[in-house]
Amino acid sequence: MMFFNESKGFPKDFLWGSASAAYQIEGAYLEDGKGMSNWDQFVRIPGKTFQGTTGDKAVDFYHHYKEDIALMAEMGLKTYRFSVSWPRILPDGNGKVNEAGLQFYDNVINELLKYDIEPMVTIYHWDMPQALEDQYHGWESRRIVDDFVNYANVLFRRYGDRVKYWITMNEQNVFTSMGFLSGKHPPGKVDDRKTFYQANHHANMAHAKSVIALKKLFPDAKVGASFAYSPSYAYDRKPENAMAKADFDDLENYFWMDVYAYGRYPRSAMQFLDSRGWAPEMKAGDEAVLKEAAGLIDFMGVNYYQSSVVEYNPPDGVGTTYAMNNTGKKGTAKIQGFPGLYKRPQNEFLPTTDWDWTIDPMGIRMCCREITSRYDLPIVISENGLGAFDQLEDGKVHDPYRIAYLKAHIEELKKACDDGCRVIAYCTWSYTDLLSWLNGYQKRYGFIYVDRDEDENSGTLNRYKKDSFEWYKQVISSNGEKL
Ligand code: BGP
Repeated sequence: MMFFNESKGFPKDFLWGSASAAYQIEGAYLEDGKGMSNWDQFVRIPGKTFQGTTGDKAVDFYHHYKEDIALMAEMGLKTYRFSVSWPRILPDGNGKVNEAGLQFYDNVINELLKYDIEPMVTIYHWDMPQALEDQYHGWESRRIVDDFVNYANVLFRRYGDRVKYWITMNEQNVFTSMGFLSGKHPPGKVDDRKTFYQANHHANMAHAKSVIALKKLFPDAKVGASFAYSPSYAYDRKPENAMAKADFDDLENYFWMDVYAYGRYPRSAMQFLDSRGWAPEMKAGDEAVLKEAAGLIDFMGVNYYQSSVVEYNPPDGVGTTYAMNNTGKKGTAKIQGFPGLYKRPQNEFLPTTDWDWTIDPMGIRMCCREITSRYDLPIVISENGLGAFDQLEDGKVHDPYRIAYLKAHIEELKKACDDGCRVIAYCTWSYTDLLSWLNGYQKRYGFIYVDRDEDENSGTLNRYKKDSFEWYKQVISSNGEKL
């Protein structure tokens, strides 16, 4: 393991931040002309979310943004990553622009800038206008590419004078695989690989064309996509497990990152998909567009939560419709895999969270190292954090477990900087507590506790600083030296 007798520490202008997504915080789901999103609809299907939770009210950021941003300023946050709700801007997906929606994000951006907090805007964090699902099945149709670029252009024109950092897609690998393989996200399809790769190709084109559009308008803007990166370790030294790791990397990691960084799919992955009849249909000129965008991106966005162990999975082995742990009862998740290729057993060397997510701080350094050697791109850690049960007592929340988790990851990130990785930002997930898509409100991530639970009418929505708030404040003021 490379080690350095002296650490250079984090770069001087490092962006210490925190992240969120519109659907998980805003609420006000029908206010001021907002249209329905695919998630507004999906959560209403019985059994889809933990105890039927919705983002109807969420933590009501829509009405609390000033209070929340004031708390960010008190903490000294350098950047806040948030997403825009597409159906708030274009209620029908592709029709009339909703001025009230645009105004809301104007207010948020201006409030952030008032305190010198750099806004980092995610264009798409999963809430698609339901109207587009109704018109042409959303990502399944190529028509979404133009509609997405039109939406992105509305944002660029309106906010590009003040927003420098843009993230096109949040975890494209997650919303497509959960939407078309495991059925756990909208549109809830199961094991539909052909559609999965096609929808994903449309998302790649939407990403690429909006990157190009942004740079035309604002050449100095900084843009990338946020990838849910799970670096992989082969189960053992058996060659078939090493090959399973290679398959996993090509099909689960490079399949996205290579497109963002090189503008092409990994060759072996495409050969394999072709042989099964699953390869996406590409139009003449698509590759040129992907390549042009790849030449324009400024960073690789990484959402890091856990690493993966990869083991060979026989053809009759486990598939994608596995049991997730959405209750917080440790040990209830079942392993998942791609029959004939690989599966992902638990790593017995590492602890797990109550939701069975592996805790592997060194994995964040691994992500940075791999990206640096393969793509040599700057890195934005756009999410990293611990989902846990928190207890509010006498207005206080003691969360030493969250501090320990973040500290361990930041220590490893610092080593990645010493290794020469060009890390420019680190955003924790999340700032305030918020709705977890499938796990309700009991799986908490914030520095700020929000008083509400699964019951839509519960709680005061009052905000309380957790112990981790003061801790992260000192991390920021010491630029990562006081951990
Ligand atoms: C990422 C998403 C976030 C957030 C986070 C935590 O995949 O980008 O939106 O939800 O994971 O996940 P969870 O809420 O399932 O614990």
